Amino acid sequence: MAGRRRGLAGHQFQDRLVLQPLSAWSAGAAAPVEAPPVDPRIDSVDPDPVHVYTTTGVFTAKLTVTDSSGKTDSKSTVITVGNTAPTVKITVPVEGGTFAFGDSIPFSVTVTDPEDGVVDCARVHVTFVLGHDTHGHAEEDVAGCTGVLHTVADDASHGGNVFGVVSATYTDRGDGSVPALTTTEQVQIRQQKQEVEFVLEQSGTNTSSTVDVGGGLQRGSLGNGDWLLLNGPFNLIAVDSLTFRVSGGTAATGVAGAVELHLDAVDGPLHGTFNVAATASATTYASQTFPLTDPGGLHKLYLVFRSLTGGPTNNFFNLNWVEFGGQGISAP
Ligand SMILES: [Ca+2]
Ligand SMILES: [Ca+2]
Repeated sequence: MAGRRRGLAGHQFQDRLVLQPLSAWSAGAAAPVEAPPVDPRIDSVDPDPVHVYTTTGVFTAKLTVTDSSGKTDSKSTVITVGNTAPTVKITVPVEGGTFAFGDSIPFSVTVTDPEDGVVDCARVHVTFVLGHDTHGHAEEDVAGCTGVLHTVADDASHGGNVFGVVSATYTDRGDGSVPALTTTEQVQIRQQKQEVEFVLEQSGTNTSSTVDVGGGLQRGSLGNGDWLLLNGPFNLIAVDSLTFRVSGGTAATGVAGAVELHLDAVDGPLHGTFNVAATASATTYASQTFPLTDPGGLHKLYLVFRSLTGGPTNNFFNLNWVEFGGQGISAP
């Protein structure tokens, strides 16, 4: 490689930290070296070296490449020998489960750590975080492997993509020269009532002011094949109904339009079709509730709009919000 500079951009150490107390690292890629080691600080010039640490502690492994003109580039990584990070798993609530702000959310967390053995649940912290678009606000913090998080009813008034985050954290005990390691696991949970003006993905619809109770915005211009993706994904455990808050349609026939619920894609499995009835006028709102079953598991939920005989051929109805009914993941 004489005359050609070899940079380290993108180079990754392959941390083979598996066994305690012995651990190893590998540079992981061929890097031809022309000079033998002359510096006692250099452990290896092998292009794919392996080093075994025989004592516990925190070490920095450094890789340096020198080209034929003497230019060098280095990259280092910190290796903790003698400790492995704990594993934190939130078993309750399920990812994507539904709740309403003001509800209490039961939780259950399983923590394992190879060095700590039996984990002291008093050292496990579970926090409810208000997820708001791309950031979060931490609210209640509870210590324990099981318990209940209380949410704040007023949080429902936040606009935008608002959801809940249950965050569980455990810091292990470390040991002497070995520092403690922390693991955090999170699940996102979804509001049962979804203001559809805040969907992040849709096709063919628009938003306008609503004169419905509570004000704000609604979605309209619903035509055949138009769709919106509810801000999820969702797990519909303990959900048994879906309510649409609507106005408009053809009052003379009583027909507005149909909503198809597709799983995971606009043309994904059809999980339900809901025929929305017309209201007396575009400014008269009604809540229309339909039975819904839990398909099981975590899914993206697409609402696809279809025309119905006797209804409008476009602008089927206005949709202010949708709401899932049932206990969801909240405490009774
Ligand atoms: Ca550990
Ligand atoms: Ca709305």
